Amino acid sequence: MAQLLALHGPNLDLLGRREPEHYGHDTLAAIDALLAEEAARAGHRLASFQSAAEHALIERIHAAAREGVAGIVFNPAGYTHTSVALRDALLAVAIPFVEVHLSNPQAREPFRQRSYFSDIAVGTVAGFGAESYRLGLLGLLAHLARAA
Ligand code: CA2
Repeated sequence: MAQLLALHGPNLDLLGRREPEHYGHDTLAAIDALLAEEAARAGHRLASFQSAAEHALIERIHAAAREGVAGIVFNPAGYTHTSVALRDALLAVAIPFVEVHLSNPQAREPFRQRSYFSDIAVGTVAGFGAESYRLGLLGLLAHLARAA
């Protein structure tokens, strides 16, 4: 049994209430429930954390290392395109993670086309709405099973 973490960046707490054309109709609570269910089906446990604060996300990543978290499903949201500090935190703890996005940032504004995470992630899933999270978790589980 592995302990896993779903980590969500700024504004994702608004999911299901604003901009459904980009981010779909699912709420963050529904996505977290789906992920916990999928993890449990595979015999694992998954906790979730969302914050708008870069330092809170970094501290949660540090805590994940202390807790022995085996893998992270991470939507850095706006920090995808800006945060060297979050990238450094993930490199420091060396916990495998999958980068997920509801929308496809490559098909949006040019500033969304750079990610500080893609090159250090196990993989990236983008553009499938809430399904990106589920596919990201399945990819992470396959990676962990191969590495075990
Ligand atoms: O597509 C994604 O998942 C993003 O990570 C979402 C970020 C955006 O900055 C990235 O480029 C791509 C934005 C998250 C904002 O979330 C909202 C949710 C509902 C309503 C408004 C914003």
